[in-house]
Amino acid sequence: MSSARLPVLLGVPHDASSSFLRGAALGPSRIREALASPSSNLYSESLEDIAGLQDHGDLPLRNGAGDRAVIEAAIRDRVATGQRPLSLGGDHSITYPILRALAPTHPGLTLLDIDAHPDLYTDFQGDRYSHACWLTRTLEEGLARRVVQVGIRGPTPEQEENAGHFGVEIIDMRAWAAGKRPAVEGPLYLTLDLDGIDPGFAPGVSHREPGGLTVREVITLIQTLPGPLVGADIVEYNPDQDWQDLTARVAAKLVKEVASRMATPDSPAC
Ligand SMILES: [Mn+2]
Repeated sequence: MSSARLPVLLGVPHDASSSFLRGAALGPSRIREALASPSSNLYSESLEDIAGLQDHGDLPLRNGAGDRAVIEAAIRDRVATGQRPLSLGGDHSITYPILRALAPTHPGLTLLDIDAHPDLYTDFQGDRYSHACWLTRTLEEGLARRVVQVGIRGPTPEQEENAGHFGVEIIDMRAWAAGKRPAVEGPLYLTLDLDGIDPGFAPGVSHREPGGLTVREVITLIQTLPGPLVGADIVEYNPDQDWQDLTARVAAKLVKEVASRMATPDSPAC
């Protein structure tokens, strides 16, 4: 299969917008190590060869507020040349500048957010650009036409109110357990916060919230997404919180499956 259709991999080592624990800035390098480990191979389950994935390395970030402009410019550069970014966080705040760069080229975008948390605070601990606020900023600027969240199990009244205000569709874990699944159409952007997965499978995150998705459920969701996927990110991997690189392996597996899905433009692979 052609590697030209694969996304480009971009490390975004920023965790200055984390509200509880630092460590996610170490995520990109540790996910790359897991991807390169001889414990597995570089084929997705549908036999896409991920060895052709172009790795653009880590962005030169200073882990401060100025990083947002660097992230936005880097994504804009890649979009301008027809590349589709698969970004590795970093904390979840990075998704907002990524979407600022993508939205002008992809108006009418649907955002699928796999996450334990709504990230719909207006302001968190005095930081409007916190990883708990990125989706509010995204919606205020109209960067996505539709937002669907999956895996939610940490709501608060303020965030529920903002979800209602912005029309965010939330498939929380109770609805997921009852069989509800997202019905989305492309063009799609997928943001995958690893804490959407149950901490029993993925303990290496800063905010472990029990009662989440299985790795298999997330893989199936990725494999059955309608195309096209114009970009994706995998965020919130915190190596300091991991156990025996379990979560790095989960993240590497998801890199392969997301890249494979991005390489298949139209109908799902299964
Ligand atoms: Mn989260």
